[in-house]
Amino acid sequence: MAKIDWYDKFVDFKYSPAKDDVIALFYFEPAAGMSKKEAAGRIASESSTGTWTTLTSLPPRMKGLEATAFEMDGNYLKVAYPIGLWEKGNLCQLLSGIAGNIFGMKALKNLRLIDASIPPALLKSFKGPQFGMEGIRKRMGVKKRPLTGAVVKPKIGFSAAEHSKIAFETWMGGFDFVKDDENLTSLSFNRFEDRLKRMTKLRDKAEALTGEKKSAFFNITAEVGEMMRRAEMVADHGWDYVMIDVVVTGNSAVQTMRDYLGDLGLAIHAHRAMHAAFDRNPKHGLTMQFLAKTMRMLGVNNIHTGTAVGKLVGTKPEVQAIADVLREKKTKAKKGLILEQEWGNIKSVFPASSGGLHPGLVPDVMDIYGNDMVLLVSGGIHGHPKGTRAGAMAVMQAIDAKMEGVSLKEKAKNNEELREALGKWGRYKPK
Ligand code: CAP
Ligand code: MG
Repeated sequence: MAKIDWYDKFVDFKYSPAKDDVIALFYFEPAAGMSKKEAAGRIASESSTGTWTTLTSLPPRMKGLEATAFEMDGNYLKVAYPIGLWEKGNLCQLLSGIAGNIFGMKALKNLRLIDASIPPALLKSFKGPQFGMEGIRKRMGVKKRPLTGAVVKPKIGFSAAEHSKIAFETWMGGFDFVKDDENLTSLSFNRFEDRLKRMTKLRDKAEALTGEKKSAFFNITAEVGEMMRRAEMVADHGWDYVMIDVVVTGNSAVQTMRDYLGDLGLAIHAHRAMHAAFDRNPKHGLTMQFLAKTMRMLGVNNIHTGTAVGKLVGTKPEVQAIADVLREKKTKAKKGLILEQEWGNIKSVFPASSGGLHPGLVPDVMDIYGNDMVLLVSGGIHGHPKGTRAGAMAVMQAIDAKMEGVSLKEKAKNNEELREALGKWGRYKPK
């Protein structure tokens, strides 16, 4: 009887990857009745040149394009993909291969793409961020401390006038950025243009009063043509940043917008709303580390990365691995978490730590990230007993304390705002 399938051709534990192979690291669990080796062959096959059955005619070129499952360690698998499989500068095509059909195969009970190392020959076809962390620091005039920002809360429901007043209070409390929330775009009660105009006036006032640079992440998330229109408005009003919900808009939109915004001199704050639909299950989907990597390749300037101590899921080692992917010139491998990645000329990205933070948690977050981050504290400033401005001041005092190596308790002795914040929240970790 003729052989039906050919998955075994895609496994070779003696294979040593070529310098310009893409290497993907997977966690996998075969379905009942399937050996690990058979399952591994199916992963490599379906994500490269193979299909479910042997074929009758194969040109000689095919051999050179086949992926190889070459290393198996328990339920962890490495697959090498020849560079010829990939179109330069096309992230969507890369994902349709290494993160495509394979997630739905009956042969697998679970499959998780943990990371993929991208060889220089492919990496250099992506632009990366227009400004690295250094460039953003320069634009903001902030040398060492974490950059600070707050979302106006509640996240949606304020009029443009109410929203802008809260923004002003946030800046006056010492924060660098005010951020629209992920679901605030242009609503009947708060139109984008109205918000932009009012915020512009109050930004100018806050800058004049404080002598500091103030900025905002305007959420332009919409259909691409509309995002372009909104981005132009933002640039016309003299701003330097926009925000995009990068998972819901999609890679192609982000890539197009990176170019468009680059021409306007606008940086991108990437909100990751919906990421947990595919990165939360530890056995299936793809990881936040890998999402962060793709966003650095496409060229966002900040991206949400979690807190480990706040209200949303994400462990400390994961958060640190994501930060390594975004910030390092050469990301070192961490077993089961990330692969080594040489970043070449691709600039760095700020991790944005957000979700359930307040002044009492600032030292914990700074222990995890150090100073190179965008620290977003929202409910944790607007819920301060004395209001938004005092809340922002309390966060700035907590940052100073950490940088001076002083405890919050000590710092609070001479800083009323911090004292009151600690009185309300202490070191509370929200759920
Ligand atoms: C935070 C936030 C952010 C989340 C996103 C919110 O508000 O505005 O969207 O942090 O999650 O709506 O929850 P608070 P992540 O500071 O008031 O919690 O950063 O993990 O992507
Ligand atoms: Mg939000």
